[in-house]
Amino acid sequence: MRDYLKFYIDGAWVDPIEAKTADVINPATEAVAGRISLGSAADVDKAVAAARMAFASWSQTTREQRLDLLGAIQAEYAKRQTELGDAIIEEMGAPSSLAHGFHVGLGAGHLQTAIEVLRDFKFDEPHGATVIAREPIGVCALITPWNWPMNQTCVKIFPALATGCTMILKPPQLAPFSAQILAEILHAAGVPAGVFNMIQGSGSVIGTALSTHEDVDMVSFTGSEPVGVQIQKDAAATVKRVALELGGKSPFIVLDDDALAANVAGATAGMMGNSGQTCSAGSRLLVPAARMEEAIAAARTAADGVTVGDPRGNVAMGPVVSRAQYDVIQSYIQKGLDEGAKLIAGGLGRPDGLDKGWFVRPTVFVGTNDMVIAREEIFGPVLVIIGYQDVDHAVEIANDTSFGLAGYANGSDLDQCRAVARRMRTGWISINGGFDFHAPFGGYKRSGNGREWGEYGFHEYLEVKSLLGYG
Ligand code: TAP
Repeated sequence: MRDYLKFYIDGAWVDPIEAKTADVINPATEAVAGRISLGSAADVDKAVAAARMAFASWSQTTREQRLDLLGAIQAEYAKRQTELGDAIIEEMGAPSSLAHGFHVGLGAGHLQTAIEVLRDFKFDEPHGATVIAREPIGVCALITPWNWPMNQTCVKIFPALATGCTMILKPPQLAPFSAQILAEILHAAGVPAGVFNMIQGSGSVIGTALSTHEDVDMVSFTGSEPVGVQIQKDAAATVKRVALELGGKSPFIVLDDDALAANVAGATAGMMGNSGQTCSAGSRLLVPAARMEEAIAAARTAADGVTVGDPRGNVAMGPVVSRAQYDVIQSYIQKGLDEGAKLIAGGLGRPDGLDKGWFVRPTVFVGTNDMVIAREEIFGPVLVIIGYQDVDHAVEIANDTSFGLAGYANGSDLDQCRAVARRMRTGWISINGGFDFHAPFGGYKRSGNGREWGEYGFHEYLEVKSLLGYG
């Protein structure tokens, strides 16, 4: 049992002002894995005051001082990677290899990237007698989701620290453990009091108190579209900057070539990673209609081959995060059946032999782009395969969505992949598995309005000041 009942405010672990708690459920066992305190608006006031006080000095630190701190955090993070991985397994059910591997690795990657960017970042840019200065925006509210807890948290905290901002983190109630350990890491590394603060609790209370707070300068939010819209409205009254990283229904275009079966298999298995709970998941798989049977065979074999079970064991997929998420996914699978999509793998209910825990069957449909299962973000292991006539048609289907977060183009002809990638209306496109911590990540259209990762992630936390006649 993990009892995480204190908040981290002004450099110390403090009791919440009110004594409300909530259980955290392990989604693989349905048992209580721990408790957190649920904060109040009064806790937020305390944390914001601490962050405001600390901003005066932290914003004036030198590049070297910030690099020293990030280096110290790196050393502490390295010591606690196993604990972080274990916490992620318990809080959101990621399988061990993924939790200890990519989940924790993404956090480490963002930290390393922040260090690399900070080393050379141009805070001042001279243009003749004018200097364009980039200054920390101030006190930042960081509101994160449960699906990739270390990724979402680290991609905000480290650029915010590196740019001289102070912050209040509000982790998700469903996955609060790893954030608590991260706060311990920051404390052990010597983050000055008030620079980083963390309050656990519900989005409607803590998130709203942060978004509406007079003395918070910006909100960086990753999560669902409706909550993003609400935050934008809440923040409007105080004209604070809002960075939104929202949902997706990302197209994965498999080109018509010899690698089709391998690419379909890879895309299917990739979609099931993290139980499909990834904003950038390639959840619409676009394949040449003339080769649909071949694609179905490859996708079915790949989906049926995904091992599902106890995330502490050697499986490819654990449960989904909660009962509510399980129910939503089941309702989408039912919807797919109702609207006439052809089920080729998985389906309703839990996988055989798993009667406890929120396990979902790796599910693949063949459908059309107008179906609900192809238009709405399911956030579960449910893939829709859609046939295209030619490359123009593939691009048309890819762009026929309200989202624009990620896209994928896989094929042997790199020029064709490049051409397709240029035409897709999404903020992040991976060709044949390309991956880069320095590449900005964020959405077109209703997938958001900000960019995180790498140098672009720094700009989220910076104001721009023009100094005319400066020198
Ligand atoms: P949400 O329900 O939107 O929750 C995200 C965070 O916002 C949680 O910490 C939540 O608190 C908080 N929150 C809820 N209501 C709030 C309010 N009124 N004001 C301020 N904060 C509030 O999302 P989720 O279910 O955790 O995550 C899944 C969604 O995130 C999906 O749509 C997914 O696509 C998206 N996502 C996007 C990205 C990127 S980078 N674009 C990455 C990952 C996930 P609670 O603790 O109360 O839940």
